[in-house]
Amino acid sequence: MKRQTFLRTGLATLSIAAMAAMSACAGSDSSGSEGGGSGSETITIGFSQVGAESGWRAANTKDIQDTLTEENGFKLSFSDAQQKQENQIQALRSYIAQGVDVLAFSPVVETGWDAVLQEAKSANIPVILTDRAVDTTDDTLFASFIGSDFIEEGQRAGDWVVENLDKDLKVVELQGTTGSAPAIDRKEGFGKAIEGTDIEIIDSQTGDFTRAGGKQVMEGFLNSHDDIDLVFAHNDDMGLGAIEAIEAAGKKPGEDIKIVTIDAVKDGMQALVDGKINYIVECNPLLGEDLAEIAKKVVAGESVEKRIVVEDAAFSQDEAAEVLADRTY
Ligand code: GYE
Repeated sequence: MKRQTFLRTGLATLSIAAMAAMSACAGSDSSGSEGGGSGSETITIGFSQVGAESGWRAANTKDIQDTLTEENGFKLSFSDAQQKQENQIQALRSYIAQGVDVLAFSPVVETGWDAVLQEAKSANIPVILTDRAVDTTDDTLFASFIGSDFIEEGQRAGDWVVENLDKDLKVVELQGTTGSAPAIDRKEGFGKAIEGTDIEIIDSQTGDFTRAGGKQVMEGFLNSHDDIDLVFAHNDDMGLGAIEAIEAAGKKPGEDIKIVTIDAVKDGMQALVDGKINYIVECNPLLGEDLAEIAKKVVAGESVEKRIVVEDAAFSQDEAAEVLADRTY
């Protein structure tokens, strides 16, 4: 099924706003203490995180925990799903049973959420998606989706390859978690960019967004192909794993085999500066502030944007050298 474009409709906004206002009243009993600054009630929020698979995820978790504090008016319940959808569904159900004011989560995969989202809606608890999208035909099941445009990220990576490297390349692709929005979309964006060129993806497998996965899959690619020119890794961690595999095979990453990745976390940026990665498209993990703002609005019954697109940069080796020292994650 094709993912639908999330356009805000007056009706959807209204019903979510009404639902949130009701839930704020219902939830205030369980929250108890006064929120900071505004003098409003503390907002209880249940957040189900994907896992701890990458440097990006660690930065995202830290930012959410540092932002949704008691001082900022929140009581955050946080859980780590260890990259398993069933764990996320279980966490969401337990937050619904607790009667939190707001549910937020970064869905590990795109499909299979309708039932639990329907349960949240029936309990009048608004849902905010962060980072990754869900594939649903009913966009009244969530209030807002905050995150990057992953198709564009993949396309920018591919555009750089087309514009800066040889015209005729054999590429291996390290895909993110199968069925996840960033894996589906980054693949699509990169594919669009190289369409009609002599750049060819000769192999493509998932490394599950982890360093160990990237290393293992790259070892397999190196065993079965002796003509790899470029690695396109859906995140820095898998690219860093590929570097280890390439070096162990006696080749020079960034020279004998070029590498392009997505995320721009500190370890990735360091490898870019060291010449082992050739280009990185950023994916901004700092979503806490937008999440806090949207959560406050839905609880206050205000209308919110259905889709908030986070802006990303991109770095060549020289550009990375200029910003590396100031990189906080
Ligand atoms: O790129 C990767 C992480 O969903 C954007 O998930 C996120 C991706 C990120 O594991 O490093």
